[in-house]
Amino acid sequence: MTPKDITQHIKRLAKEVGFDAVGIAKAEPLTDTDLRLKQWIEKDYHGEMNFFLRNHNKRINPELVLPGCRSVVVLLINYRSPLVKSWISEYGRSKDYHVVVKELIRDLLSRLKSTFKIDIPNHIFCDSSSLMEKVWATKAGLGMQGKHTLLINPDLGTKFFIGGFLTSIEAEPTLSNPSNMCEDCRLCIDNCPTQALAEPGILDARKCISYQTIENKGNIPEEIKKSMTESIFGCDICQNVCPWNNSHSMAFSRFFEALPYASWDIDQWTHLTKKSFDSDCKGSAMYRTGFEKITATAQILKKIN
Ligand code: B12
Ligand code: SF4
Ligand code: SF4
Repeated sequence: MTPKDITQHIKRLAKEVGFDAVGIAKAEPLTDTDLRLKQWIEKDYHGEMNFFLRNHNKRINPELVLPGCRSVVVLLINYRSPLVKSWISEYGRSKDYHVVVKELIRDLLSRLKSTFKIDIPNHIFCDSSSLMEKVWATKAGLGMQGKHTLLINPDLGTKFFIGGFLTSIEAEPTLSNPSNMCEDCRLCIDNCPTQALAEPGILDARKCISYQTIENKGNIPEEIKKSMTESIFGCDICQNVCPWNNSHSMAFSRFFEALPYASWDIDQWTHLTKKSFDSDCKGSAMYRTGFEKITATAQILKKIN
């Protein structure tokens, strides 16, 4: 098979498995990102996410993650939910996406294995700390990072997970067509309640409600608390105002259906017991944040609302 045939084959299998979009980038060091990431960390924008202080070289060079790596296959999967009111941001309402997406990727890889009749060296990723997934998706021609920093795909908007795998197979890269999808819009910047978007496309995570409600293990600063009105896990405001998410024709996800807890009201969250958290929320992406953090944030929201 030629690299071009391999790309066509991977694209077909990815669609069969259930991914909404697929792209392929040549595996090479991310030289521009190297400097940007260093500058971002120097400004302390990473907050307490200390994993950014480790493995910098790995994060920007796929060869150090998978020796012999030649291609980066990037897969997008929609998580859009029909639920209108929820105290949980849209991506945290369903089964743990890390598990679901990686299972689908393993399925794709086993189909590839039957084509090539050999085990193909690979490294699977989905929200993993060792790769810059939005950058790889951009290089694979799947869209571009908007001023809210998220990847915008022209067909899917922004509400999708990014997964994929590094592989030693040489597949033909898919076309990357960089264009300015934001133009003079700045809705995300102007609507962010905490002014977390320090500059267009640059997030100060310490000010981001998503960071504060998911990653920050300590107390949420008072000035951030005041602006938290919508969600006890994550934040969707910059995505909800983004015009790329406004198309009514966008389908809801068939893999990430909202679980019953997604419809609970704020009193149900503040009265939650550990037993109920374990029985009703286990296996979801939100469960990883832990009972103490979720209930403490629910108390903050209850006071404000
Ligand atoms: C750490 C992390 C977070 C942190 C930091 C977010 C961030 N923007 O970096 C926190 C906890 C805040 C977070 C929140 C969310 N996250 Co998150 N997160 C990640 C993770 C693990 C790493 C991202 C990363 O590398 N950040 C480091 C910074 C430096 O990267 P960056 O923002 O892309 O930075 C660019 C700019 O700073 C720019 N830059 C810097 N200097 C300069 C200078 C110039 C001149 C220019 C032009 C640019 C520039 O270049 C950098 C590199 O491209 C990825 C998974 C992964 N491994 O990639 C998921 C990921 C980005 N998250 C995801 C999601 C869904 C979210 C939330 C929507 C969840 C929610 N509902 O609350 C929010 C969105 C908040 C937001 N506006 O970004 C998805 C995004 C899917 C998509 N469509 O893009 C990812 C890809 C996970 C996945 N596999 O699906 N997340
Ligand atoms: S996720 Fe919320 S707090 Fe973070 S940048 Fe977007 S709007 Fe601001
Ligand atoms: S809201 Fe506007 S500026 Fe922000 S990412 Fe979307 S299109 Fe770009």
